Amino acid sequence: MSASKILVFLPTYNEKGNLDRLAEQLLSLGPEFSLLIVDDQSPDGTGEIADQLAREYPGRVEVIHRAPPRGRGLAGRDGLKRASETDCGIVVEMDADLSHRPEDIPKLIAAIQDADVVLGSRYMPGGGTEGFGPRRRLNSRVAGLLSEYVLGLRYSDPTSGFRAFRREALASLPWDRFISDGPSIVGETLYALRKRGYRIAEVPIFFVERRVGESKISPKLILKWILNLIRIRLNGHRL
Ligand SMILES: Nc1nc2c(ncn2[C@@H]2O[C@H](COP(=O)(O)OP(=O)(O)O)[C@@H](O)[C@H]2O)c(=O)[nH]1
Ligand SMILES: [Mg+2]
Repeated sequence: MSASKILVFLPTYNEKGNLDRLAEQLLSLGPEFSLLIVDDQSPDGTGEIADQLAREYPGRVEVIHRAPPRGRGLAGRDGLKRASETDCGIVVEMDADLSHRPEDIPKLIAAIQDADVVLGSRYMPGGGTEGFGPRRRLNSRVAGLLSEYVLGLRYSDPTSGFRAFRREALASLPWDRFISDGPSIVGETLYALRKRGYRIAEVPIFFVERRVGESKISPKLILKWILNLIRIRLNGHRL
């Protein structure tokens, strides 16, 4: 295993206008960086862009095209599981809509020297958000509080999808016992990692609301996310 290799996992659904730029930025962070793109047959052709990137950067970009049903959680499970089977030392998970800034990655990597998992937090001193309307702000805060009360995740930003993991920590997780098909996968992985006693640190990050494409979060997805938190808690003994 090479401790210096860093694999960035990107779940994508209709990110045609973002993926190229993000990939170039990530790959130019250094030769130790490679990408794992998990696409759910995006109707906008994101999957073809991912394949093109794989051809352009041989050995540095892997693409998984998932079969339906689709979902952020299903993609998250497949992606993190696959990432945990590679020879990298560190796995970074981030959104593919340019909301998570590649320039914040070195902070996550620095903090993982003394931790097993590092959360990128919007809500600790030094962190922040740009472009959140009142509803988005409220949703985000309530989601954080519910994650704390239902799953006991006492972190400043437990729903942040911008994180770094030691690969061995991910390799210890029972992916086929996870229940999340949607965004609740973020809390579910954190819950399972904390349960195993891994050291979890937080660093401030700055989140920029997407400028291109659309958020996949809908009222239906929010409701399902809340129900899933409860299901994760009930299923907790199996994680
Ligand atoms: N593979 C896959 N990725 C998804 C799916 N839904 C969302 N994503 C990705 O997950 C990330 C976060 O999604 P987004 O809709 O921006 O969530 P938001 O930032 O909370 O509004 C983005 O990179 C999306 O492309 C899905 O069903 N499948
Ligand atoms: Mg987004």
